[in-house]
Parts: sequence; C-alpha cells; structure tokens
Amino acid sequence: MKYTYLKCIKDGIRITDNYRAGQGIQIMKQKLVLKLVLLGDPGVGKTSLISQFVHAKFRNSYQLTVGLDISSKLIKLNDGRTVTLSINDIGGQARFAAIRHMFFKGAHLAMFVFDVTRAETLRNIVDPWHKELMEFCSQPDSTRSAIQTILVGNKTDLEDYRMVEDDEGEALAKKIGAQGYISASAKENLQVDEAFKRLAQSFFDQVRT
Ligand code: G3D
Ligand code: MG
Repeated sequence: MKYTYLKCIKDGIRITDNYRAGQGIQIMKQKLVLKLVLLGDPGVGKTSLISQFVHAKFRNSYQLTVGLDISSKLIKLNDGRTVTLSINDIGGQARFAAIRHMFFKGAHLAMFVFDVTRAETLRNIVDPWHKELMEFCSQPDSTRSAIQTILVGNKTDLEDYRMVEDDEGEALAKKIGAQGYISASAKENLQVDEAFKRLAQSFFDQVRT
C-alpha cells in the first residue's frame, strides 16, 4: 500500500487529499481542516475544555500551557460532512505579542471562554480578548477578516458560586457578534461537544449564505 500526500490552499481552508494508488484504482478522501483558537483569561478552563473535547478527560490539576499546544479532532457536522479541527491553546504565553500573532494567523474559528464564577473574566472578553482579535483581523496582512466566533461560559457545575447568568452571556455574545452563547462544564462534560460543533457548523453556514 502506498500513500502520497498532497496539500493545497483554497479559500483559506487547508485541504488535504490522501490518495491510495493500486491496481489502477485511485481512492480519494478529502479532509477539511479548520484552525480554531481559544481566547480568555488564565484559569477559565480553556485547556480543560480542549482536554474534555479531544480526549474525554478532565484533570483537576493542570500546568500552565507552555508555548502553543495544538491538538486536532475529526468531527461530524449536521449534514454528515466531516471536518478536522486544529485546536490551538495559547496558554501562559498570551503576554507575548509575537506569539499571539502566530496564534491568530490563519484562524477560521475562535472560542471566547470565561468562568461563570468570576464576573471579571466576562468583562475581559470585550477587552482585551475580542478587541485584540478584531485588531488582528483588521491588519492588512491578516489572511481573513471574518472569523466565526462563539462565547462559552465554563464551570456551570459550580452552581453555588455562580456570578454570571445565561442572559448576560447571551447579551455579550450578541454585542461582540458571536454566533451564540453556550454555558458549559468541562469538569462534568456538559455542553462541551456542542460548543465546538456549533462553532464549526457556523463556519459552513456562513460560507453557504
Ligand atoms: P486555562 O487553560 O483557561 O488556564 P485550565 O484553564 O483548563 O487550566 O483550568 C483552570 C482550573 O479550573 C483548573 O483547576 C481546572 O481543573 C479548573 N476547571 C476547568 N474547567 C472546570 C469546570 O468546568 N468546572 C470546575 N469546577 N473546574 C474547572 P486547578 O485546580 O488546576 O487550578
Ligand atoms: Mg491552559
């Protein structure tokens, strides 16, 4: 069995074709890869959401992400189409402008995450997180101006400590032009898949319209 691997860039989407050549038959499988970035204050649960979504695991103790962590997951959309998400976690390096630039570059999707038990993490979505992404998108060398975004309020399992209600999350999602708001718990695996899938789906809904 012999595989060759081709890559091309089309409309900002990385398309990877796997060919299997054998006995005159060519089997071709097309794979769409969308780059997704997670933004939000330290400690809101970005790494935990990724870990739950990609590995179905929640750990109670995480080290601060060093550098850029990239993981990927193949998902199935409503129409049966499959897409690979390349999920980028910037972690503790968010303070370095050069790294943020690399992080945003070529992104199709962004997930803004705050912690429902800390109201300041919701306020920080507007400034710095959303503001900075918009500034990046308006730069002349940015590859795209319209990134699809979603807002996620994490840690809903901590009901007794909750400071942010769903209607505030929904209002903020509208204000920043996000596709929607989802409240989730990485710990209890509530609404985690939904958040990632709804965001990926919104990319195709936007392409269609
Ligand atoms: P970050 O990547 O945004 O910095 P992490 O956040 O994923 O590292 O999570 C920060 C802390 O919040 C971790 O606890 C993690 O276990 C906890 N956490 C993440 N998601 C949830 C959740 O849904 N519910 C609850 N109760 N806790 C969550 P530590 O103790 O390591 O600081
Ligand atoms: Mg992290």
